[in-house]
Amino acid sequence: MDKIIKVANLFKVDAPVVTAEKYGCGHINDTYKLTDEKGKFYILQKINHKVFRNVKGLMENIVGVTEHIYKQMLSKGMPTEDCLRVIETKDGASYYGDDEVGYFRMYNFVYGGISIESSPTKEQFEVSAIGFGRFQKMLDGYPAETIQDSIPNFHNTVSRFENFEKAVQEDPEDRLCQVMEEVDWFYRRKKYCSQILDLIEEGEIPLRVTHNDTKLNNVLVNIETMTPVAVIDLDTVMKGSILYDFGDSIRSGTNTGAEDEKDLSKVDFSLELYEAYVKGFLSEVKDTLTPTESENLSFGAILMTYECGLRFLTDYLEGDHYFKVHRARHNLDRCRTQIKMVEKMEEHFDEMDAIVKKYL
Ligand code: ADP
Ligand code: GN1
Ligand code: MG
Repeated sequence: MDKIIKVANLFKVDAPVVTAEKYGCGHINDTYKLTDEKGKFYILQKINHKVFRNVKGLMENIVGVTEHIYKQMLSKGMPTEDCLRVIETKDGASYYGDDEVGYFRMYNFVYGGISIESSPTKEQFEVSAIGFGRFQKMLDGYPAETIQDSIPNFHNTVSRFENFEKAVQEDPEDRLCQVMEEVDWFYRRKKYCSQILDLIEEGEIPLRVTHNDTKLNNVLVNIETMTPVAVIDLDTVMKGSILYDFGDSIRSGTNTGAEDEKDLSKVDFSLELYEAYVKGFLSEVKDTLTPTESENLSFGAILMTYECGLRFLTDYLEGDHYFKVHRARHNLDRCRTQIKMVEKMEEHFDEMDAIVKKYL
């Protein structure tokens, strides 16, 4: 941790940083919670440079978006002490580093809320939906042309499927024989991949500035006052469909088990939690949705779950280079929970649609 503390002290901290510990459960970046001499906390992240190739562009997006949100909160007289903001280096840069040492950025520590990792209560999930819905609304009017693609084709499920097919054909780790059933399962549903992309291309669904990684632990919630505090993990803020943001929250939050649960009897899609999210999210954004967006919300949940399962399986076949893994077959376990979730959503599709209609 000495190296981390050294890096931390290159940033504009109030007092020298004295301790650092690994923090959070993200799959992508290395996150550290720091404490300075006066007991104040900060977050330092080593940005995963294999995943985010253009750190400069990525940080321009993040500074732009966090400052936009901060100014809106200020102008509305809302409390700003828990706004997520980038802390500059002592040289006035938004990040420190290069290809050799790695790339680091610092945020203020958001004290007022916590990440819920899985299985929220209905009330907690509704609050998370309000948080993501407000975030979406605050980005309405953000100059989309200034946003750079931090990961090109991030939610292009057709291109995700092509990557999957390549991994199946090349089978570099000789793992295909273990996952034939899963591979077939994804092939049988290949038609899902283009459904939303086609609507975007036909101009039926607008591109907005969206978060694109709205999993439950990426919104900090105050579980005492039951209020959303801050949306975090802004690496993937790009132009996208609001259906991706809605869908990914449903994927992660309506699961009665953990994303990597091995015992699939614990994994189920909760229609009650679905309703809680729809209620919270639509209370914020329903006036901005187009009819085609509203009609496709439930499908967006299926698509994001399918896509995430496909990505876990692709990474498993490729040798686990993308998502952090903590045990053998971790990505395969994650893939299997997503498969079960998609099957359950397919079973309940009509009820999901009825719930959306109820809150529109
Ligand atoms: P990853 O891209 O790896 O998911 P995140 O930015 O989501 O990284 O950070 C990982 C975890 O660290 C989050 O889920 C959250 O629990 C915690 N975290 C990140 N930023 C902050 C912050 N500014 N204040 C408090 N907790 C944070
Ligand atoms: C990653 O960064 P994190 O852990 O919030 C991934 C998401 C996946 C998610 C699955 C940049 O999210 O796309 O849906 O894992 N983020 C990136 O848990 O690939
Ligand atoms: Mg995260």
